[in-house]
Amino acid sequence: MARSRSSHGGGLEGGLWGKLSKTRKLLSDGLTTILGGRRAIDASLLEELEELLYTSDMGVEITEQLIQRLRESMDRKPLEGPEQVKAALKQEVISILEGGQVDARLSSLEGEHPGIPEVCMFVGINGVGKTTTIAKMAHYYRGNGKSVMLVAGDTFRAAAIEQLQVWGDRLGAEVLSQKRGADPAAVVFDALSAAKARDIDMVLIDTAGRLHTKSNLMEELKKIQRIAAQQVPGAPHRVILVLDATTGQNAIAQSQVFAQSLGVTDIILAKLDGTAKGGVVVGISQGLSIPISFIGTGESLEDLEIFNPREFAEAIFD
Ligand SMILES: Nc1nc2c(ncn2[C@@H]2O[C@H](COP(=O)(O)OP(=O)(O)O)[C@@H](O)[C@H]2O)c(=O)[nH]1
Ligand SMILES: [Mg+2]
Repeated sequence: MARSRSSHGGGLEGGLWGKLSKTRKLLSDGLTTILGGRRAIDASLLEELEELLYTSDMGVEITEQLIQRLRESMDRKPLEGPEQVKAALKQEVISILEGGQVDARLSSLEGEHPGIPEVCMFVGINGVGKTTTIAKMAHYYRGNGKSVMLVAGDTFRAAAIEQLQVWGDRLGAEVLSQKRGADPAAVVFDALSAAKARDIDMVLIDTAGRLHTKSNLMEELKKIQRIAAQQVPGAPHRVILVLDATTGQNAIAQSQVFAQSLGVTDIILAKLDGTAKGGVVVGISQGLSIPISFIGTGESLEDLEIFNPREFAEAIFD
């Protein structure tokens, strides 16, 4: 089906609908199989539905909640057929997702801090997609006329600094870095000083995802936060936690660890294109009251979309 639901976040042809095909296949085709040819929508059907939702990594709590709501709505008025069940589920998912999207978050995307750089710090464990997401965000902001600086705060691995440099070269964005092993807080301190001097709009800070211990990592990240605030009032204005959707329920566990230690302001869920576990979005949205600002749907610069609950639910339950 050639359908395009383009969103404000850009995205290639086919939009979100095309990118979420794996999750949709699991959920939507699964629903059709369970519901198809059946007349009675009864308890055993609800059990099968429950299993299906669980498979998409929505998590136990959300799955039970959705089934419970479905049961309640059936008590009021029997659901007539597959389409009605799908529509009811879609509506419930939208209301859970919209509940998790705390107000006004997008305004900061447009630069709420006139006269000073908007400082965004990216955190998350190794391999989730932090550096790639930074490049995509830089591309997005530059497309909106902002000047962008990238900061190589992951000094733990030499390859991490080089990777950011490669993206910077491709984007034509300045990359501030020091050598491997340098104190990331010092890198950030110098970078923010340069950003102020050059009147940069957006500073995107990459950070390490692994150190010798987890508590070392959290301490290092907190130190970066303290140092950033010394250079720019209120910095970092956003602490963006990047999660890998393909890890499903693990992503939720990770988000709790980071959210407890750092003041995470928003979540970006990467790699939603590569997984049938897209239901994890619903679990994350419900579990923490941290909004999902963007989702990552591929490896290229354009594969970043502003998260829209309704579009998302329509793409997975179509
Ligand atoms: N399919 C897909 N791959 C992604 C996405 N985001 C990142 N990746 C890939 O995930 C891998 C790790 O990404 P990287 O940015 O280096 O992760 P980091 O260690 O957190 O900085 C790379 O191969 C990226 O191309 C995405 O949205 N979709
Ligand atoms: Mg990285």
